Amino acid sequence: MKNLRIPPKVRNAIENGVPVVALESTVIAHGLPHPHNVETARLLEEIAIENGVIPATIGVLKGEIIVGMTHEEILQMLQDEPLKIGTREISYAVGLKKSAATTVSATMRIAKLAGINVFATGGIGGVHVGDWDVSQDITEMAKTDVVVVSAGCKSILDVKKTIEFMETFQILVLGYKTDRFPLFYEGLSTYQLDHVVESASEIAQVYLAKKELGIEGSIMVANPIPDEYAIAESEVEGYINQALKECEENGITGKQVTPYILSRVAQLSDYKTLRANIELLKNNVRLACQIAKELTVISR
Ligand code: PSU
Ligand code: MN
Repeated sequence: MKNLRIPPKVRNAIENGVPVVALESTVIAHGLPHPHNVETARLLEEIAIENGVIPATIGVLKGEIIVGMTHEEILQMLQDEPLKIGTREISYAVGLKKSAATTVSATMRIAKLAGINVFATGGIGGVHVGDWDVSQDITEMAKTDVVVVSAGCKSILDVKKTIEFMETFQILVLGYKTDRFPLFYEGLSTYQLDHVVESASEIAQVYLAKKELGIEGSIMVANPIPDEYAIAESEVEGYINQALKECEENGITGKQVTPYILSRVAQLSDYKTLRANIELLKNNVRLACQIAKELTVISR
């Protein structure tokens, strides 16, 4: 495909049924502070490789979509101060030869175009509190047939509405060994999940059933942060409220809100939230690898 490059290592894996996991680039460019972002990008790829899975970090470099960026290409993308793009902005970045980091929506759409079925991220975007602001992550998950492994969403979103929107948009949410929706670094919430799975193999079976039936949309695997890294809601709440207040005071809106809050909360918590963010990403990549491997076994 023009403007979409899949390096041989990733292409061969996809063609030969070797498990591949897609990774997003917005978390690197806009989610984590330097130099932790580049270190984490590398670390997540290493985890995949240790698990016998080919990682494919997705991003756009000067208008070229790359499915499996090298570390060098990630650094180049960061130097260009990339746009943060959802699905609707992919064409803008490609058409005008911009560098861009892909969010959950754009990453999953591109992963699917490349033939990758499993994607690991940190947290998904959803329904914001207050003025109308609903992430493209939701509408993309409604139509694109990929397994998305995340630690739920941040409590800065309207969690109840986010969960209800996922039902409205027919996104199947599977709690991984939990019946409660996870809230990113805060761990489990009190919001009930109706569908629980106990293994990567169960997730793979559900995904294959969906595929065979031709039912569109994603499976959102809700994978809680490991207990030992979860931060109490009461602790995070104060930091989040302060960051939100600053957004209002400084006129920070739209796409800038999440990156601003992430970096401010990290500073305010003395980087405890940063550590948690990295740990939940690692945890999601590990589970995504298991799912990708199960899928290659079952579909053989
Ligand atoms: N939530 C996080 N960390 C992130 C994001 C969300 O805890 O890095 C990023 C993801 O790339 C997600 C995007 O897809 O933000 C959602 O942005 P928006 O709300 O502007 O759609
Ligand atoms: Mn938005």
